[in-house]
Amino acid sequence: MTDRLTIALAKGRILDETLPLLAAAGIEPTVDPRKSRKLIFDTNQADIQLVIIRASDVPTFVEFGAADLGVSGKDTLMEHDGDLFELLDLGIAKCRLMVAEPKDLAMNDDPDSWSRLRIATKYVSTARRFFAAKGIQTEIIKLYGSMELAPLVGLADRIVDLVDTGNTLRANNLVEVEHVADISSWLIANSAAMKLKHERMQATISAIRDALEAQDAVA
Ligand code: PRT
Ligand code: MG
Repeated sequence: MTDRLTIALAKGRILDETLPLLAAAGIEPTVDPRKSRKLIFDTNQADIQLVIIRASDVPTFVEFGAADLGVSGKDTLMEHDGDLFELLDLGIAKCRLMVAEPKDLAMNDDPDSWSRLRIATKYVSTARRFFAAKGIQTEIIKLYGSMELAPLVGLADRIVDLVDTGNTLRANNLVEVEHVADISSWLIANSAAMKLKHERMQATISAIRDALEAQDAVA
């Protein structure tokens, strides 16, 4: 009997960019997950199924073996301190994690002189580590979304958030002031499955790696 594999994907932009890559690797859901409310999907490969969950839950599913493989943003992985393998940078859902602040504040602000900051962010651990490494004291306020609002209503002076085009910051009179990390989505794996389902895992990982290399060769 061959081993069954479960791959965890996040709804939204990661799903949109991962499905074509999986298809190129020979893995296609039998129903389009973007058009269905189901959470588990069979694929054209009888021994591979997909689960579609929240982006921030993907590392948890993979760490605990509810999924063998997953695709997760580096931002989410940096916040999750669990035991899992980061196998492959898929180069998708790219953006950057930045410190941003109101334009007016930025005009007379020097990041080298920061000593105490009040930061609103979804990325509490990552922000704490980033500022601690620079010897900057922080009061971190955890938010689950709409970080851009925080400086506008006096909740925090600055935010740590993802930026892609910069449109969201611009629309809220904020500017990028410090770079925390470049972000893209990674293929991750459960460490026990890497040993126990070695052959099936390696075959699947190789197929995804080959699809990625073929894609890069065209680009
Ligand atoms: O469901 P959950 O809340 O856990 O996750 P989510 O809603 O954040 O999921 P989703 O689909 O929005 O994002 C999943 C992943 O996509 C993130 O973890 C990142 O790895 C990646 N990604 C890439 C982004 C962006 N680009 C991005 N621009 N995630 C969010 N944004 C947001 C950002 O937070 C900000 O509000 O888009 C806005 C900025 O975009 P620009 O283009 O205006 O600069
Ligand atoms: Mg979102």
